[in-house]
Amino acid sequence: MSTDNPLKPYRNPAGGWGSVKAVAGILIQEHVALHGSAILSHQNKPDGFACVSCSWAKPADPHLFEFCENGAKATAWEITSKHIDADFFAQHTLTDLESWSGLELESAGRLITPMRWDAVTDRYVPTTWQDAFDGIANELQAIDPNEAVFYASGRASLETSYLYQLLARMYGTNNLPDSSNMCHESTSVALPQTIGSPVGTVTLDDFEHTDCMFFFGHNTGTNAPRMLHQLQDARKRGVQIITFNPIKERGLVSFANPQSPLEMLTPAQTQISTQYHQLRIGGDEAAIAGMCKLLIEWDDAAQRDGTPRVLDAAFIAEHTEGFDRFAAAMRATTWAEIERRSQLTRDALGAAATEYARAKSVMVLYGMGITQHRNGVQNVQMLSNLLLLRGNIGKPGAGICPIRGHSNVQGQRTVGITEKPELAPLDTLKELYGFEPPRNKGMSTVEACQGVLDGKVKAFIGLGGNFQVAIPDHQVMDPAWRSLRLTVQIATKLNRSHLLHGKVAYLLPCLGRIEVDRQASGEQWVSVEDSTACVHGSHGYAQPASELLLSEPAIVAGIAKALLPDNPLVNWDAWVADYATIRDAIEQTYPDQFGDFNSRFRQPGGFHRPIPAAERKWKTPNGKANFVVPDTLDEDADMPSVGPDVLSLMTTRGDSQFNTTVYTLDDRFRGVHGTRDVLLMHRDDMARLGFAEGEEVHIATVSTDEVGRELGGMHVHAFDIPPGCIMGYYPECNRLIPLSHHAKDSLVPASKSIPVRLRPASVPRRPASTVI
Ligand SMILES: Nc1nc2c(c(=O)[nH]1)N[C@H]1C(S)=C(S)[C@@H](COP(=O)(O)OP(=O)(O)OC[C@H]3O[C@@H](n4cnc5c(=O)[nH]c(N)nc54)[C@H](O)[C@@H]3O)O[C@H]1N2
Ligand SMILES: Nc1nc2c(c(=O)[nH]1)N[C@H]1C(S)=C(S)[C@@H](COP(=O)(O)OP(=O)(O)OC[C@H]3O[C@@H](n4cnc5c(=O)[nH]c(N)nc54)[C@H](O)[C@@H]3O)O[C@H]1N2
Ligand SMILES: [Mo]
Repeated sequence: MSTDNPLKPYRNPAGGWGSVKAVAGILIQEHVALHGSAILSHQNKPDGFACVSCSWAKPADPHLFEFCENGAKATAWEITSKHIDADFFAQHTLTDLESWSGLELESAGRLITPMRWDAVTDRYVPTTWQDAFDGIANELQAIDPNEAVFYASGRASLETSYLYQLLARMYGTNNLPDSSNMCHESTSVALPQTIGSPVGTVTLDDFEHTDCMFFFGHNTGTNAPRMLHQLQDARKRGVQIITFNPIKERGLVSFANPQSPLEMLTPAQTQISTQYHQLRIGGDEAAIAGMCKLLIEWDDAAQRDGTPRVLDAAFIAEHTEGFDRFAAAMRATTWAEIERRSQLTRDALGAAATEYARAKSVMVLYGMGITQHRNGVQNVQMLSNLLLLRGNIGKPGAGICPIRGHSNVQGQRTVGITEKPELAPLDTLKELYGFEPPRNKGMSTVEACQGVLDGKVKAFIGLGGNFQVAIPDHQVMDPAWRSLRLTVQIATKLNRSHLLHGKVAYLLPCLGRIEVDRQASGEQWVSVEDSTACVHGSHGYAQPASELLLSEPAIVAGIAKALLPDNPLVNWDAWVADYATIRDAIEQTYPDQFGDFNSRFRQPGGFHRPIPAAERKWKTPNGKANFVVPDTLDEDADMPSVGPDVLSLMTTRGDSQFNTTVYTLDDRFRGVHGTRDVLLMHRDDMARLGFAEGEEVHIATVSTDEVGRELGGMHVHAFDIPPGCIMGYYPECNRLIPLSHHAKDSLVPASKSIPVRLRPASVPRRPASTVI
């Protein structure tokens, strides 16, 4: 690393000229400047394609350019004119490629030929599609279906996802983990218990009616930048935006609209957050408890004094259960505990609770800072408790809004990609397709990893994604993949997961969503569901990277035809010939959700799936919205009691990456340039622990097992983050997360609070027995 300080404070708003410069740069880097900018004009338009980056809602009346800097980067990355052909693998063995960084692997370009790993030469060699399908089928037929795992990453369309879950179930397994197991599964477990819906209740319309928004643990300017338009409009109406985040994220501080000529020419920018609370990592439950306690006590006083109630007593009486127990628990929680765990003062929480009480309609929005914790499920339930206190669910401008990750991750769950059999319409599938679906629980992401370690998993099929890198504990997991009998990766770009292969391995390149998808009946449309349960059509515009590519539905159908016995009720070829027939099948399977699917999905703005909780219909076992009492406010309850040198590490995305795909080493909004090997910590912690600015350190996980999880070559920098907290990048730090360190009920890896110690690079490691 150069001796220059890589941290240069970013003082500009999110968006603005910096965004325009970054878009132009990535188009040039991927050699697609001219046709790339033409293709971008179709992004997120009713007649165009749904962006492959985030899952934020797409409006019916889009802006001239309805994309953000990061969406443009994702497009350029996919339509790149760089390709990987058979020559590339002739030059590089997989062992050689293991020394390449993720950025170098993906930068090599699009995969264009189906490949099989050749054990003798340790290279991927070209194969035909039919040989690949037959080879995969042979391997799968030789094992028990419950020894195979069918992972999905969250980008594949509703059509592909429906076929994929059917393939797995007809073969005989519910082992259908997806990326939401590492992401919003805490939401999917928490909300059915509280409001009877696994997804959020907020739609785009609500942004126009809300008085107040609470943001928890989401880096909006980087990870859902198009939402800044809604936030900016809301701010112009005087809406309060109250943010809880250990870090001052640029997009939640201020924003200049790169699509507004006026704002680009003048220094105009909108202040986004009206209150910004930098709480301790894992301090959310305590902070929310503090606000709930105040609201309940203010309401107690109002009843005593005969002044207007603070809580919505009528809503609580008619719609909810568990209030008394919850109120008692909040009254009993002490301020000492709340302030210690959240590192926020009673006054600060009072200011937030005051705005909450003043507003007629409040929305809560949240991301990975809430879900990726040991208490991820309880965090979400506390958010729900806060909203229920004033009836802030099921009225205009109010509701809960989990900001989902991948562009169709919510939709994949909707059409049956789930390891939980109770969430899949097994009886309907049985009736429609005349087979006996498996009824046993399948494996989630963490369980699949454990299965690989234990030898219970023998085959892994990945529909997109970079599973082996996205998961925790690389040191433990990496060697285990070699013992698998079969690995199959369906992908657009080369990544490290493709190098960590089984004894038989296939790498199958597919069309991306931005490319024209021609089948027997002509050019195809697909569909995706966004974070607001709104379903949109998507049609590709770019010419395919190669004639050899198959679409994802065609690849799934190819494997299914080779693997499964003939079934007169299932015509895979007809589905591939015309995706409208897959949509008909989805409608038959979910008539309440997808009525008139084919005639509605291309309408501007898409169509909304009905969410009962948004209409105050509670699909919970008791038919009520439930207050849930947290069993503890202690995020780190599973950790050994540790000394003052232990810090809590969060692993997050930078501004120039999409998950494991790192476009450049810069994280502009946080002011980090040219490196990701940094750890950002409080100045006082650096002084207390004796580290100089920029010093090289080793970082090691504090855990109870014998695995020495550590990372060298990291540099510490002073940053505006609460004492005791430290930030590093995902996926570089994933090797530090123990597989067993996950949310209690949802099994989401707790990637936002890893107990760690640092030591100077020159000090040798302690023996394993003294790691604690
Ligand atoms: N450009 C781009 N867009 C993306 C992605 C991408 O990688 N790049 N990824 C997509 C995916 S799959 C997802 S899931 C989303 C992820 O979007 P985010 O949910 O924003 O995920 P992270 O980048 O991990 O950032 C988490 C945020 O939580 C904060 N945080 C950390 N710990 C805590 C805590 O204990 N409490 C609170 N209140 N805050 C905390 C961090 O400071 C950070 O601001 O974005 C999606 N969109
Ligand atoms: N430490 C830490 N770990 C985390 C997280 C964190 O915040 N911290 N976040 C977690 C979260 S929220 C998520 S969602 C996961 C993400 O985990 P994944 O979804 O598994 O990973 P991605 O990086 O999104 O996958 C990128 C790869 O997908 C392939 N791809 C891209 N487009 C397509 C396509 O259209 N079709 C197909 N078939 N393949 C395609 C490309 O080959 C690319 O290399 O990571 C999780 N891991
Ligand atoms: Mo995600």
